[in-house]
Amino acid sequence: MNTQPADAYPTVVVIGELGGQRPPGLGGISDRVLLRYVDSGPELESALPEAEIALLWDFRSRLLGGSFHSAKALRWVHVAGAGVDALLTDEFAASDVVITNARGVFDRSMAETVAAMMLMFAKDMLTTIHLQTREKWLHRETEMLADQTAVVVGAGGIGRAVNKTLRSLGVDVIGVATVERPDPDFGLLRSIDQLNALLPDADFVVVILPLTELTRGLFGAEQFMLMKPTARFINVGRGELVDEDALVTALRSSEIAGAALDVFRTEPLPPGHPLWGMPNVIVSPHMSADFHGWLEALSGQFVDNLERWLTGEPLLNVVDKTRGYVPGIPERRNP
Ligand code: OXD
Repeated sequence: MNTQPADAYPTVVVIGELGGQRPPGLGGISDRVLLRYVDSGPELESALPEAEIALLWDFRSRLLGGSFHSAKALRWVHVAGAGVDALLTDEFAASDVVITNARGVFDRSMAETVAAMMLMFAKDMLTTIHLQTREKWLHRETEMLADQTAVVVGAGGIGRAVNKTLRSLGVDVIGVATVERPDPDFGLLRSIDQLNALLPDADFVVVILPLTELTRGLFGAEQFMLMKPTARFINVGRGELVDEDALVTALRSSEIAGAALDVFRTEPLPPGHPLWGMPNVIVSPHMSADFHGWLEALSGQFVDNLERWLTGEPLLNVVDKTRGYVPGIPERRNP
């Protein structure tokens, strides 16, 4: 039982909902922190001056970035997501507010989603499902995924899990990171400067990058033109990494053979958007990471870090605010 007066507890402002829910299981910390749940700008503005900690539960919410001037007592923000782009403002970067993220929670789930998308294409499942809706039995031959080449752009925990899963399916993986270097998982990681030179070799291009000023718009007309006409483009990072108009043009003109997209510049993807109607495109509603139990896993990860904060231990998953991600090779959490 905590005997501190309640007004001495740190205030944690919890921003937004995920999957239509508040973070589950925070009851266990309510005797050590004051929890303030907010969903709107005015609610945040009223709670923020007292808040030492913010949990950006809705990792897409721009509310905190927009209210930074009121964050007089703020010292730590935990983002319940992998991408922290909602907080990559100059004010945050210049401040000493620490940002942590959900590194590790999504690795395996996203790797499974990427593998599923690639198998859908290789095994021509889109056609099979389409024919089934018309009660049509049509025998076909399909591709083997084994021995195809995937260029995996992004070598954090998720990229590493993708690499491992694809290798187990016999795929040749070329990993791309900021700088070229030998790597225990990828063998040799190639640098982002070499991307254009690598694209012509790719049967699949898999994008798992954080959104920063360096990565915004990385894939445009030039990159699609460099890819094989048989190549498929997979994006599970952020929609803004891609020039969507250029992608639609590349798909329409058969410069590339298909795309599987979990993220879009505007979400939900607006009705009537050309990507909805393309037979060679998989439109997935930003759910590549979201396994049964993800909310509990995200909430539990925050509580573990909060325990560290309260006992003065160093926080885990501290984001480099200029780079937009947690640097270093993640611990090997996956068997
Ligand atoms: C994230 C996501 O966690 O897009 O960043 O799901």
